[in-house]
Amino acid sequence: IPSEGRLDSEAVRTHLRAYFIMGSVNSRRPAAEVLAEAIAGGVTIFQFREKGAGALTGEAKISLARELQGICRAHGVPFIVNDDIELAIELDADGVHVGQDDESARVLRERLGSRKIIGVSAHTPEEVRQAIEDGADYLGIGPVYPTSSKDDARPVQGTVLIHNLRTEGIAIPMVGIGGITAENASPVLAAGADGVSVISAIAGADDPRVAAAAFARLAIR
Ligand code: TZP
Ligand code: MG
Repeated sequence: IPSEGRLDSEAVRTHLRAYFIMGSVNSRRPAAEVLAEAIAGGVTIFQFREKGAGALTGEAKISLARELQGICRAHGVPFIVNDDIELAIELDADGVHVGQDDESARVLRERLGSRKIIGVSAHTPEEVRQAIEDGADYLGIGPVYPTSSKDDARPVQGTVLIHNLRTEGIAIPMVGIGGITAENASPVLAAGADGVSVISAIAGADDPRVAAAAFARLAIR
């Protein structure tokens, strides 16, 4: 019965082409404006990542999440919540993204069911293997390049892990993350990523629509 089954992996892959991540601290402008412009430019999935110094909490966080989810829904863009499974459930978000210090994909799957998108950040072949075994729908691999958007980022690893995983025949949908711009994204895609995920290259751009359009173009192969 299709409605009971796992999400279509190829549909997830397609949505990963131009993955925009943002919270209120990532832009000097209102997040809703930036998101609307990024979607106009062609981003294909959005992650609400309300983290770092000055991040909203409590009702303010929930309220912003609802506003951004509404913009995503109006445009058919999947809305993913970083880390906060309670928020994801409360909002009936399209999925959750977790890191290695968060709840496991196995527990997320049990709580969210089969119809939600579960993403996991992985940095080593072992973390990749575990995430797949736990039922992740896609992986975020990085940091590919140096980033200033994450305080506790792991060491930069370039595209080698993405390349090695694909060479080994690991087919799970994958995005590169960390310091990616429209100018340096090509090697990430060439290594085998289905798309790239970015914060600052869009959230910090003078014109988020134009910046997003550059990624949307790149990812069409
Ligand atoms: N995880 C690894 S690097 C990173 C996250 C959340 C930050 C990516 O932000 P930017 O601005 O695209 O480098
Ligand atoms: Mg996390």
